[in-house]
Amino acid sequence: MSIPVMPVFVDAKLREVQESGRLEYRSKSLPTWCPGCGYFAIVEGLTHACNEMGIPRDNAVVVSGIGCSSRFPFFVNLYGFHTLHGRVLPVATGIKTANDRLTVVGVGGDGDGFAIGGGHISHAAKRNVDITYLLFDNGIYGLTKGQTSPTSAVGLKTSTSPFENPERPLNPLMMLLSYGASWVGQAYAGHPDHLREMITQAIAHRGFSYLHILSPCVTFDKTSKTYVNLGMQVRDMPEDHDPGDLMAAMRLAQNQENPVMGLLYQQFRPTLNDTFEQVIAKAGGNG
Ligand SMILES: Cc1ncc(C[n+]2csc(CCOP(=O)(O)OP(=O)(O)O)c2C)c(N)n1
Ligand code: SF4
Repeated sequence: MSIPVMPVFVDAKLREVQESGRLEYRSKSLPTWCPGCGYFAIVEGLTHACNEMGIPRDNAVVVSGIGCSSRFPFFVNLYGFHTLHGRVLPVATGIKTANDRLTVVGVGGDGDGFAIGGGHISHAAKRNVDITYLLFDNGIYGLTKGQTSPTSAVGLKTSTSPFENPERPLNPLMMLLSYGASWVGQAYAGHPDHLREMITQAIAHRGFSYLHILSPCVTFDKTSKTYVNLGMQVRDMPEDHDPGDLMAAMRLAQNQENPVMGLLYQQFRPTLNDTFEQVIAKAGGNG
């Protein structure tokens, strides 16, 4: 005997998703993440952004490294590149350099981005490669079963810090702002509507856009970056913040206790591909 599961709600929700056209961007493979993982909201956010912006499916590429987060390309119906651990940005840069018409989105975890891949971020940011980098920060290595990461909080107990993590976490927003990223924003998987909006804005920016997404790992972190804690900690962007003011953005970024949500900084300057055009012109060539 089958048990009816809130049929009215399910039908309405399904109809809404079908009518929105978002299904076109979802792959037939359902995410393999743990129930409750923040990453579900990010898939939803990217598919919503692609639909809203009318990005043709065969004109977009998602590049990932290694980690739970990096399984992302399997769950969206866009071109995908599941590369080596930490190598999202060099691969994404290569793709964008070869074909400027593509929308290129890099995705990965805090371990992938700031541990093994940490050396690449500064270069992608300073070059202003016209790609979007969605960094999923759960403050832990999820795929390898819960070791400390570069963004783990002081005091977090993990398999590699059984007597509590003594190290201060990195401050990714401060890093990106000082590296010269031309768009820096922050969102939270527990606020999916705002997250969708931020992903859309990040992709719309011409230049290197970095979106830091706070996202709970419900399996390996029961005490630190949980929905309960983050829900109490995150705060709205002050209404009078000017995203053109780098110093003001840095002041906001310094507060890691109460992460601010929204666009911290935006600057318009030539992208890497624009500078190639300039070099080609100076060399007297036509490409
Ligand atoms: C060269 C290399 N070193 C180490 C690993 C083991 N490894 C796989 S995923 C991972 C870290 C995952 O953490 P994170 O990037 O934060 O992603 P999450 O799983 O939390 O989404 C590590 C260390 C690997 N696969 N390759
Ligand atoms: S282990 Fe953590 S990060 Fe990985 S899928 Fe499960 S909840 Fe998400």
